[in-house]
Amino acid sequence: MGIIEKIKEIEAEMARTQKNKATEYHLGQLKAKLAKLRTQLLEPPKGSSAGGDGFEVTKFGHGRVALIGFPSVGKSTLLTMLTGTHSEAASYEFTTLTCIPGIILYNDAKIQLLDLPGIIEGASEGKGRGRQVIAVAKSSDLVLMVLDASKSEGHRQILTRELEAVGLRLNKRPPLIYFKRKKTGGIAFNTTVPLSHIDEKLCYQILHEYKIHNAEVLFREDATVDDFIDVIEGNRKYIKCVYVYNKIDVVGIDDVDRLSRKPNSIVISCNLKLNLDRLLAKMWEAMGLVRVYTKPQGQQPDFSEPVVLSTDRGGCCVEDFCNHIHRSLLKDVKYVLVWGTSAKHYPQRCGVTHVLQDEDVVQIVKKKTEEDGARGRFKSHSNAPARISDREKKAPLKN
Ligand SMILES: Nc1nc2c(ncn2[C@@H]2O[C@H](COP(=O)(O)OP(=O)(O)OP(=O)(O)O)[C@@H](O)[C@H]2O)c(=O)[nH]1
Ligand SMILES: [Mg+2]
Repeated sequence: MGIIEKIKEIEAEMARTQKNKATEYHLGQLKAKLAKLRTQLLEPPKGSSAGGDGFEVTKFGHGRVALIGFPSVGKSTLLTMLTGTHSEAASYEFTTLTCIPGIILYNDAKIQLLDLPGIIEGASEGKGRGRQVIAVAKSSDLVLMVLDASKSEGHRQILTRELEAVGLRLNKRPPLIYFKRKKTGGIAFNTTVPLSHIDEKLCYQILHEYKIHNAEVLFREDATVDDFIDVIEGNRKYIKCVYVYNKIDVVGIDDVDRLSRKPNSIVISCNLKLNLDRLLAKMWEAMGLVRVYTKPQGQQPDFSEPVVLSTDRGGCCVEDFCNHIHRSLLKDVKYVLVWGTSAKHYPQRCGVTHVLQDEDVVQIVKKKTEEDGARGRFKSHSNAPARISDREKKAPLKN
């Protein structure tokens, strides 16, 4: 029996099992089995080389956004609207057959937008080109789930289910469960909060299913069985998702109003160019990008090219900023001067752990090397201006 049949069988068994206290353990075990099979499904078949069918697109810019949706919802039209890159759009389904990249220039940052073929129910099991499409979605920083406002609400759930089946978690954070495999010592189970969805016995059973007999487990929140399986599998990807309802020109105002109030959602129309600017703003917000401008000592800040940092990918403190400019820079930094919303006063003298905010201006003050020290002494004999920080305070800064 193939993996897909086995998955179908377990799903059917789960569907016909009643949910109650008595079946809790059995269901937990089935869930673990299902997760294991789905992971197997994702592994490339033995002997085949990875990728290589034209779907791989090199990462470019400060972030990557994937357009995921059913066929003919307007993904290609949206790509053409936002990036100017032409992607064939037509009224028949499956117009787009590969991955087409475009670049959005927004807030001085470059964002890579990927147009992908439409996916259908069963994509996670390999229907259509689903598996490849989902693999691209996994490699992106944000998923734009494009939906047709005039079609059924169920589409959103189907797509979410397909993405979840391959280990994508949309708009969620990793569960607060500490899990570590050990060589010996049995299973050490602990919890800091009362658990209402899972107990020690069920936990042991799931670990048994994975043939794990030595491990440390610590629950730091009231997590579910699924959360626990996610932690054991360890290959889940937590991605932000914005639900984009396109074609609002063909639905009534009541529907538009209802859809626009859903969480993480936005309503647009590509044909009438409605709300596209709000969509860009929402994407920016969801990606958590932060622009930081550099200011050379004694000069105006360079507003032409910001350093773009991501709050998701590793954070955006001064340390990240320095590493972004050059890896070896950090060890020479004495402190930095910060202007902007993250500073309490202008300029604020900060250390490397200071967290920067969008549109901050940063000037790096380096430690003095011996050579500089000698030059400094020489300068002080020749009426050099006072300390750097004094001069900086006077430096005019126009935004
Ligand atoms: N009424 C209306 N039609 C739209 C809108 N945006 C796109 N369309 C139409 O929807 C059809 C499908 O658009 P595409 O951009 O090809 O859709 P797609 O999602 O890329 O489709 P596939 O590549 O087949 O997956 C085209 O006929 C578009 O003209 C919109 O805002 N309003
Ligand atoms: Mg298309």
